[in-house]
Amino acid sequence: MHSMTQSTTRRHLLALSLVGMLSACGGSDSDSSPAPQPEVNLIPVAQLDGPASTTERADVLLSAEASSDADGGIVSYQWQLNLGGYDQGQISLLPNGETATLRVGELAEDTEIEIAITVVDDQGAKDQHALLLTLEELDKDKLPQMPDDPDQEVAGVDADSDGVRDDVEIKILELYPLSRPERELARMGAAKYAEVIASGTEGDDVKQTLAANELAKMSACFVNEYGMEASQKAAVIRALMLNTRERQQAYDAFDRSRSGTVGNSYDPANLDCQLPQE
Ligand SMILES: [Ca+2]
Ligand SMILES: [Ca+2]
Ligand SMILES: [Ca+2]
Repeated sequence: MHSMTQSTTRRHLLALSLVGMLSACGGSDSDSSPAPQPEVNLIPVAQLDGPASTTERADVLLSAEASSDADGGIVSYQWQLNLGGYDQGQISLLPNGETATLRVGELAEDTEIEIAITVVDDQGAKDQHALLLTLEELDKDKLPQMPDDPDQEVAGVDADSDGVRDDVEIKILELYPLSRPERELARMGAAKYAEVIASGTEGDDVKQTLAANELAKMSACFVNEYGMEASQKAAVIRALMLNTRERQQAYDAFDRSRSGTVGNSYDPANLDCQLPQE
């Protein structure tokens, strides 16, 4: 009984497979035209053109217009920006179809980034091309050398003669590495304090009056930039400038000479509040 069932099952399987073979053969015999070939889509070629390097505070145009698809067309351009480890947040990519603008703001240091374009053709096939860009920091190279002994003289060292003590210039860049307006305002403030210290050292009343006016201009500029935080921000610059006892004493002498006098007030709209780093 048992063996009979097995042999019946085998016969059924044999019959089924024969039917399958016959129907496969019959299918091709009955159709005289060649079987339709699956269409082969050529993969598109991504091409990204742009410079190998740029600097901070610059816009750069990148183009994927040379990308192509031999048997169709490109229907989509996908842009990607890879900042690597750099997280200062002042680098952005503004895609606009086949082109994109790389916007580099302030940098604290040189860095390398990658931009990639992915093109998609009308059949959905993709290709990618990446470009490495070196972004160059500019401000450190503009700084003067750190003086060997910046505190030896009350006036300090201003080797590049821009009115700002060289050691203070270096500290201002450290304080505001990502804000040029704040650096230029801080540099202007440091230059005004240098005038104040000089007038206090010399005890010259005319110079002290002029220096007091410069300090009032500085205050107006700081209020314009920082509002309620102005005096706190100005105090940072004052501390950098009055960093020795002799400098503090010169400032105190100036301050005493001003007691009882009424300072001028200024409209920041009429003032030059920035002292650029040349
Ligand atoms: Ca294609
Ligand atoms: Ca910089
Ligand atoms: Ca200087």
